[in-house]
Amino acid sequence: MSALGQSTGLSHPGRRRRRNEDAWVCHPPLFAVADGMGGARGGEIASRVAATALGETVDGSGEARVVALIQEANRQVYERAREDSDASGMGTTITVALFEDGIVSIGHVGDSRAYLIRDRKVDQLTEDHSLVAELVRTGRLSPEEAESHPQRSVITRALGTDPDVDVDSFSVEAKPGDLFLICSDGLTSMVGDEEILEVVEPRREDLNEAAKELVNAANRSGGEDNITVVFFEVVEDGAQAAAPGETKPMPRASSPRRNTRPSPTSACRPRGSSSRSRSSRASCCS
Ligand SMILES: [Mn+2]
Repeated sequence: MSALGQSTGLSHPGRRRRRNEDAWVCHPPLFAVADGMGGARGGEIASRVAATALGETVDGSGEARVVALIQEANRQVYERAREDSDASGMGTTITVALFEDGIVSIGHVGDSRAYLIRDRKVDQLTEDHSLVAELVRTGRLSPEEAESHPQRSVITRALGTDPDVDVDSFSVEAKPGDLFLICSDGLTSMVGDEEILEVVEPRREDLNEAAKELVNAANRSGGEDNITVVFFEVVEDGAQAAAPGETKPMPRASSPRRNTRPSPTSACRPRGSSSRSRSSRASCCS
């Protein structure tokens, strides 16, 4: 039987964005990353509302519970977008993992990814709901072309844009030694899968250090977007007590930090909203 070991989360605004619109949850046995988008403060609001909604009580277990939590998060972001003019048109990605009885249940919407690092190999578990991922899946774009595609951050599904959302979900049987990584595209657009493995493997004993080094690697490659990583590892039952968790929507990127970051710009990349409303709404910035 397996149990949870260490877990941690870390987020950084990157080198180009003034704000951090990502949010994360590291509250064992529940883990998540959300990457918000929308004008004004919409992106920050959307990702935080979604992360906070994951604390709601819902019925069910495993995958059903993960999907119910994501549906609840969607409903809350959607309602907030309707009520708050600052937040209209906002949306967010979400990727959620729940560890229960040796099974990791994962649900996601958008392009924040879950990876499994097992036996010194890294495996991307989620399929991005993004324009370029769809073009790759249908053979119209090569994976190499996708990496540098100008529209690589356009997503085709998001929370908060419709009253209902399609959630992809699946379960993985966890083995002692497994390391799960959930991250926003600010990591994966800057750092390739093999580099993730190279950074993480030598730091398996200290996941805080591994998280810090992944963020550093993304910033060294340009840090064009907010970077968020959440780790949790699976150990032999009885080997280690689960680390104390925390639920932490990102602290506000307050103005005094301007002095400490190189040339912040308010770079703004357009992102699509969900497929059902793509034509009617232009969202921006995640
Ligand atoms: Mn992003």
